Amino acid sequence: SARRPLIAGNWKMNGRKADGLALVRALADWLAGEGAAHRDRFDMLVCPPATLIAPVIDALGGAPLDVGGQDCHAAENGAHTGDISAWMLKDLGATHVIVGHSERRTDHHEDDEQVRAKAAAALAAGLVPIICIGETEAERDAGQALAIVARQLNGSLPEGATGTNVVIAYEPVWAIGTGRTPTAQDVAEVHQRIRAEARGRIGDGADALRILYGGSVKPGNAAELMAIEDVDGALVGGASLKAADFQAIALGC
Ligand code: G2H
Repeated sequence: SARRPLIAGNWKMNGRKADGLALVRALADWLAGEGAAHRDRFDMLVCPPATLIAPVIDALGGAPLDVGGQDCHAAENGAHTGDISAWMLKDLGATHVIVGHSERRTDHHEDDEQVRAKAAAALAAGLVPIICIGETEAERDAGQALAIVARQLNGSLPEGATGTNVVIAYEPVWAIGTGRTPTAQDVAEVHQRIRAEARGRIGDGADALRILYGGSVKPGNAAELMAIEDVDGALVGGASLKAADFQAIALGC
């Protein structure tokens, strides 16, 4: 497709400084070496824990690798102890921020309205929000996966979204960190629905919208997942912590 895949790593709450720097240096070396010949096939992003964003950006040395946050607050500044604003991430040199990851929706009770406010803040700060949506196992078993995903998309997409200033990540909750993945047919069906819903909101810009698949993406299943119509990259958790695995996933697209 005309959409260049985005291979995004979500490191979650993993990594001391030495680990994060070693990982990003390995990726930078690969992009300058063996990976260089493939570099125009994908965009690459890593989302380290907030503590490592600045050192990781410093360590990049101009490598063609973007850095993003894993969450942001909806406000620009203020009395929100422990939170980080999209503007602060932008100030460090981040380009993207994940919002609405299911771990935040579960652990921090974030709902679509909060996710939409965070995504709007990201846009206002000049970051690309990666808006995560996905059904639970019970919802899929009840035949509600498409309806849930459509509702989350509509509830989480901010005003002013276009096909190029936001990214959507479909992450079925039951596939996250479990090693289980949906069938290619199920992924195709959900991604197609997401693009159709997006078209209702942003019109033909939906053709350019990148819809990532996330949930137990690894080198062994990346090529099959990335070949699916309407899958425009991957949001990778566990496998993004090993440079060789993350690189192999990028080569799968
Ligand atoms: C889903 C994914 C990354 P993993 O959370 O966002 O993690 O690849 O470990 O399932």
